[in-house]
Amino acid sequence: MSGITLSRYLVEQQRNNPAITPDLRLIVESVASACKAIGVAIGKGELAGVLGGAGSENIQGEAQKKLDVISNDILIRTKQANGTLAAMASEEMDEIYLIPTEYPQGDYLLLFDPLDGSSNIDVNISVGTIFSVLKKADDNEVTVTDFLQPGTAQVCAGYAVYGPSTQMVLTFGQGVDCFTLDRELGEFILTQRQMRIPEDTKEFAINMSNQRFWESPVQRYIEELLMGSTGPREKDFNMRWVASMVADVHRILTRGGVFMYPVDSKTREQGGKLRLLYEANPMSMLIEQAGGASTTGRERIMALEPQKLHQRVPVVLGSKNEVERVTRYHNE
Ligand code: AHM
Ligand code: MG
Repeated sequence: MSGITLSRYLVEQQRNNPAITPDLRLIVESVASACKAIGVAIGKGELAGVLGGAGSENIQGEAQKKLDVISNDILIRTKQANGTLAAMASEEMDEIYLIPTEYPQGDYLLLFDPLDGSSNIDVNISVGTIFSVLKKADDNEVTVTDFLQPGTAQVCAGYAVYGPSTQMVLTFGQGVDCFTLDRELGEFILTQRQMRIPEDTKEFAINMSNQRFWESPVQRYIEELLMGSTGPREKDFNMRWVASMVADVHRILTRGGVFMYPVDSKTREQGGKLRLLYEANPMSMLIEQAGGASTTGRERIMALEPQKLHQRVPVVLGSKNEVERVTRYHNE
């Protein structure tokens, strides 16, 4: 083990990468503290009475879990006072959250999905927090438009996965590094530098129950995988679907694979299932930085110009050769 704490790592990164300002370092450090607090709440589970529904809905009409609301509050509370941010946006908040005027204002914008995969929370399966950092364009007062920047403008992206161990995975645009929470020390320790996704894979992740709603390129691709060694791919594939994007992406960063949440006839009107700004963009940055690829099936996700805050997109990401094949099938 490296023994390098997240704080020490950030100081070192800051020395070598001028894009990492003291404020950006502080943002990541305080997101990490918020994730520790969220991890503690999740870990207590039933004992703290935090499981189950909150009795409310988010702007997308999805029932919120108590832990969705708790995690969102923890992030807001941890982040609003440290003078680094101008505003925040969350999958669980209808509107952007401006830093109250009683606190010092910063130049950065923080976006997050406070508890991704929260439908899994009551059954004790891994969930996570996804985040992305943007810089605001000018000195004017922040509006929603400031958040509508393409994924290529992200200065940092990452997630925490609350699984058998709690891990935090980060990129500042110079590769992807992974930290594991030492629960006794209460510190994230660097456990893997420069994660790399193999270009080829024998593992795919998709919710097969949507099969009859898919478009034909997705039907074709999955059919070929299912034919295995008796089909055109001439090898057998294995399937995994956790239904927590963070857990599925973490597996892909660790050992490769392809993850798909395509648009289908059920989600066509809303544009897909996953959210561009809180899920697709940060995950795409991590995947690309680890040598993988990420598209909507048709175009690179990070190049999309967002149209609205809670925009949804189709997502195909992971091992490069598979993502390129799916994208080719769509564009043929
Ligand atoms: P959430 O942010 O409301 O938890 O929804 C996103 C989740 C992803 O983590 C996961 O990949 C997907 O929804 C699972 O969807 P489904 O239940 O349709 O399989
Ligand atoms: Mg989510």
